[in-house]
Amino acid sequence: MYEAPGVGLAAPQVGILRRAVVIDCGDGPLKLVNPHIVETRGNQPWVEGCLSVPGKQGRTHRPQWVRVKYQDARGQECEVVGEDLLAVCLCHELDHLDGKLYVDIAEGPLLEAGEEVEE
Ligand code: GNR
Ligand code: NI
Repeated sequence: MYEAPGVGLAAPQVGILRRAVVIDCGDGPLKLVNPHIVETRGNQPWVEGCLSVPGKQGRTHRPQWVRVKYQDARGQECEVVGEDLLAVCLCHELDHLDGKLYVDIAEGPLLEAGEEVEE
């Protein structure tokens, strides 16, 4: 994830068929096992990219706020609340665990990565 570089990575993206993801939106690594969304609030537009869809980006809408329950690396039950980018990232990574990509919810055609777009 850091080498890519990316702000999140789901285990199935690297051939590990487990319900595990890592996320780092700038506050250090979050490692989530068996994560699930328990509450969402709001809706926000975003422009998403994905390491599994190289060279592209696309417009989506995601919850503005999410609450996620998960187990940590030791199996302890934990909870994380995310807003803005972290909320997007949580939704994006959790979708990977169910084989879903942002392209499935993208609005309009995919854009070239690096193409300047307004949110
Ligand atoms: O690095 C990533 N950036 C990103 C930007 C906007 C919305 C979602 C993401 S996740 C992506 C890394 C990735 O593909 N994780 O699965
Ligand atoms: Ni992705």
